[in-house]
Amino acid sequence: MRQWAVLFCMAASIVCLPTLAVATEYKAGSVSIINPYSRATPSGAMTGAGYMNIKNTGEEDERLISASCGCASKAEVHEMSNNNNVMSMRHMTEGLIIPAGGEVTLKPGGYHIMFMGLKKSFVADDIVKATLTFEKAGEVIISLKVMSLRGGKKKMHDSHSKH
Ligand SMILES: [Cu+2]
Repeated sequence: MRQWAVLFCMAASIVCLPTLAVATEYKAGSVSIINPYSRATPSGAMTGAGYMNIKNTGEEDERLISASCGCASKAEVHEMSNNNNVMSMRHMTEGLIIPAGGEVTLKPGGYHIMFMGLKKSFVADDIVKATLTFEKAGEVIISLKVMSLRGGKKKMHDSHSKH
């Protein structure tokens, strides 16, 4: 009876797995990079952006110093902010601090990895490989999943591509 139950569970999980959102996680030193993604770019766009969650389980602050990507001629760590309804972006030349025991979310409208001089546009379901360099953990290679560009986000992306 038990064996049948186990078999049933296995069969069920095979059926169910593709419908679950499986978290992708990359670990190096005390940092974890969770669910890195990007968004499809309109054809001809010269820039794209990378988003993710970065956790630091260590007892010392970590710092994301830089990024690089074969997909673009340059990648930078940026902060987007809204000053009196004007969106502006800043290259964080000093890097992005991931506080000890804390986490930082890179998301549309906030921190992001900026890919400049795209060699080809990002298409939904593409996988974009990039390298992040941390002060202590060193280099981490991640794969960003390209999500489709949908409705409400388009406006912000357009302003982003003027950067
Ligand atoms: Cu940017």
